[in-house]
Amino acid sequence: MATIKPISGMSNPRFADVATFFRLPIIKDLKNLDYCICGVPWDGGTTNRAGARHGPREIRNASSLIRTYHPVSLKSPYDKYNVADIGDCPVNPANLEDSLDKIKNFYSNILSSKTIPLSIGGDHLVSLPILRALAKDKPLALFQFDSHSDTWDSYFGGYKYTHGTPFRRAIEENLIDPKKYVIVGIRGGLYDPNDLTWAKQQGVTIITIDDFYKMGMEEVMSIVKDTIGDTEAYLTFDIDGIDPTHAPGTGTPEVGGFNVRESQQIIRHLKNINFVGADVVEVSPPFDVNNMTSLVAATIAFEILCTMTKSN
Ligand SMILES: [Mn+2]
Repeated sequence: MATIKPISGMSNPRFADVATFFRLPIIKDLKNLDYCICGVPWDGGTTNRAGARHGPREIRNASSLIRTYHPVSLKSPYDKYNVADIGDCPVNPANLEDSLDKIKNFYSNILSSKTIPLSIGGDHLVSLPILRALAKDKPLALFQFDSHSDTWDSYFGGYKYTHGTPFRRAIEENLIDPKKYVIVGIRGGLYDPNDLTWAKQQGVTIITIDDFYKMGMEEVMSIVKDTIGDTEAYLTFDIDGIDPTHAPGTGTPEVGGFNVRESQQIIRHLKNINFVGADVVEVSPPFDVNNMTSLVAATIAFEILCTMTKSN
């Protein structure tokens, strides 16, 4: 039986006290935690508008509004599982390689304590060192919600590590199985008509937002389930998959995206997948409006926690 609970808004007002994810306690000792929520305040892989390093702090603040029970299932992840905010992963804002090492080491420790991490970025490159830790023994399946595939080879004359390249590196390093990798939401102009060709050649299933609306939610989500199957999987949610009218605070906005409600339903459809980790990335508070993107990210993060714990 789980013993760790968020602070209730009935006993202590939501605006009071120190902000943590979902008002859970900060617990650094992982030994009794089934799931942990962790900030990764790093945006050294950003190629355009920076600021995602400020995401965890603002999303903690916005997450004070998230209550305990899921609105549809009426279940709470905290009834069955011990979940806590474990604080932020150590990073080095002045050195990319050092940050990738620090993040990987931090998540290796989480893996060895058998705690399942939900991470709050940070830019999308943070998924790479997390996968390096979590896919230690075998490649994982991957579900990616995103407007961009992030499977580019390199930027700026052969530079291999940016938030546009993490999943190319993850395939090359055998961290994810491209045949069990689905991306949903791709849109926006390309640099070249062949931009997605490499990923498709590896066997990645790419469902553009135009495909999604043509096929419909049920058909797309059954393709996702059939592709991933029972394989241990990672869920990565880039906030720029949501339309910038709902989530403007991000580095590389793409218009013509999903609304928040559709995004919540996409996550609910994933609840039979065996996730061993997840992240929500690319919230850039300096570009936000009235903290609305942080509230969307906090809401999505709770939905993901409910999906991972089968509470929605
Ligand atoms: Mn991305």
